[in-house]
Amino acid sequence: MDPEAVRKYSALHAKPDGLVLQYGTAGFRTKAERLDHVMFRMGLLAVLRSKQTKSTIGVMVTASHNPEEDNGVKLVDPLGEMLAPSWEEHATCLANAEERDVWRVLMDISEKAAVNLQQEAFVVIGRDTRPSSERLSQSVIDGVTVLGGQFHDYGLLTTPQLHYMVYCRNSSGRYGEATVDGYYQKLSTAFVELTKQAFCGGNEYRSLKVDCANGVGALKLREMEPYFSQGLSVQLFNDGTKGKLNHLCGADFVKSHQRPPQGMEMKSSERCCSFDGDADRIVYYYSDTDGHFHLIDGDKIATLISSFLKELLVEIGESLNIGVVQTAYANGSSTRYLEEVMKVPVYCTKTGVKHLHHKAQEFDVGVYFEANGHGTVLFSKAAEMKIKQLAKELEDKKRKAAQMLANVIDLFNQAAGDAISDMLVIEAILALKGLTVQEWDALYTDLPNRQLKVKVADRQVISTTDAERQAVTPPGLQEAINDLVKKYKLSRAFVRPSGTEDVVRVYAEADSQVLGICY
Ligand code: G16
Repeated sequence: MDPEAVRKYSALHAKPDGLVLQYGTAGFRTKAERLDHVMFRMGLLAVLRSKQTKSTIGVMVTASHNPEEDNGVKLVDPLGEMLAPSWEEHATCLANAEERDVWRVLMDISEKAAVNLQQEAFVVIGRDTRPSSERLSQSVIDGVTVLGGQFHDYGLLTTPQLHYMVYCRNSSGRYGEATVDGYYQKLSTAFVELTKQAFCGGNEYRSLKVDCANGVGALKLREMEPYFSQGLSVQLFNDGTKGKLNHLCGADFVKSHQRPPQGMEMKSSERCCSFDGDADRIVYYYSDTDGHFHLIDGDKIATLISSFLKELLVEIGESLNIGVVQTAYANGSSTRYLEEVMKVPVYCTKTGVKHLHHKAQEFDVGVYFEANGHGTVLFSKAAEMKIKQLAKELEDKKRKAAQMLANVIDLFNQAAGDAISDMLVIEAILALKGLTVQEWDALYTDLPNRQLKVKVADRQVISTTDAERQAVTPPGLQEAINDLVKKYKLSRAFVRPSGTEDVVRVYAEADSQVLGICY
């Protein structure tokens, strides 16, 4: 490690004067032209984190659901998880350091985090399809190499694929092979095995329309389709050949506007889904015979998956505990259904998969989904071993149930929420249970709800508590919300500053959309 070289290269990736950024809900995100220095410095930081953990660390260049002009970067920890909170602070500190202080801040972090600077470092890098991503990932590589780290650049990947690669590399291949082909093989084998018992009733479950948000998901799904095509055929829309990334399409657009993406040809009752720009979120939808649009969001995905898993766990007779984790955005009807009908415990965390993932790790089977379609299922090591053992030992129906669970474990991306993996799980469950998209939708009725983005001068004046359901500042805000909410039945509302966009998010739900009904 040569301080002079770091100073020299850092000056080539200079920080714009006065710019202050924060490691937010999913890393740094802002306009792409403001990020060159952040990318270089995150390359440096990834080397330190790799040395400290003696593991491969991931760096993903993406701004996921944000507009095409934005970009972002996040670090991926050894088990494929989001960066540890204490290192988020180091990341913010390093990103905001003045040019002359970069080396000193690196040394401070090394001291605070007890980094052995003699240790080798290895970093893997992935990027989405934004025009700025290739150049910015080169800045990450500059940062890695100037600190003497080794690296592998995977090039274009979905975000969950990069999480998968990191997990594979740090589990010496036990989680899977750390290649794109390894990812396709692992998930497709589990999907084809899982669905062998289904599809006896015709072709109804064999095709699905997928809006790929004009993002990297289109490239990867097209590459992967031959691996699972005996079980499912996908028809891709918004595949990036013309439209703009996330513009009038993709999971975020469909969820927040509650309408179909542009460019999708929907026939009545057809199953359709949307990924977001880096394919870590998915929502489903259909239009009924009257042409009405029906959204099936992350809450209903969690419900479908939890009920399937619970049935299988009951069948094999093992008392493994199952828990569902949501955020404040979860529709009240979904929480009530899970708790009162399905009798599963439900927990609420702050927004951000890092919080949900952490909570879900407390269970044998932890199901977590944000309403926006970001989620997965985590199986504890003990539960996974038990289930895979039972799949060999049990007999008849119990054995079949244990085998299904074993395949489900392999089909879920347990490093991160993954649109492709979730899509295959959902398609398998619908086929195995013989459920139509309408029957799935009819599990419960969502309370009418709206989510808005509001631009304000400084979104940080709003602070929250109680898993973001109550505003603490500015004074009077929560009281004003309470006064409005108490006028309506089954009503709930909250505001919070976004951690990915320069906006405040406002959410409200009630039993009716009609204004003026007072209780
Ligand atoms: C990211 C996070 C999600 C979060 C979303 C919106 O999603 O990974 O957990 O729900 O941002 O966060 P906020 O409301 O703070 O802007 P993605 O898909 O953009 O990576």
